[in-house]
Amino acid sequence: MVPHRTSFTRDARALPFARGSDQYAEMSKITIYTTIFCPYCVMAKQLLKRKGVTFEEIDVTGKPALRQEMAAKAGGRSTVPQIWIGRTHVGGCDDLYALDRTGQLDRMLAD
Ligand SMILES: N[C@@H](CCC(=O)N[C@@H](CS)C(=O)NCC(=O)O)C(=O)O
Repeated sequence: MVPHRTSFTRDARALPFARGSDQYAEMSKITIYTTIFCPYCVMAKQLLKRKGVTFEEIDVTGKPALRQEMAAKAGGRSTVPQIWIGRTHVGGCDDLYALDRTGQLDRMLAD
């Protein structure tokens, strides 16, 4: 196991629209770049966990090259967290919660 990557188990019971895990992973893989001491990262992960989805966490603490890679993919945004749902760059924690408030997050996770 690569030490800076953490994944959580999806709880299929939490989601009425849960699909077969392989199909879900293919279509809506969720990636979140984090650092250890980051309240916004904690909040973003809490929301994803409440949604019952699996995500890949990439901890960039003390890894400037990895963080640069993240920022390049995120159009220059270098704060953590940075979150992707499938190929869609969601942005940071505030962006994730904003999507949730409009109901769009649930739609994206269901796709
Ligand atoms: N509005 C952003 C705030 C993110 C933020 O400020 N993250 C802090 C860590 S909690 C950060 O990356 N600070 C700059 C740094 O650590 O270099 C969001 O919602 O994601």
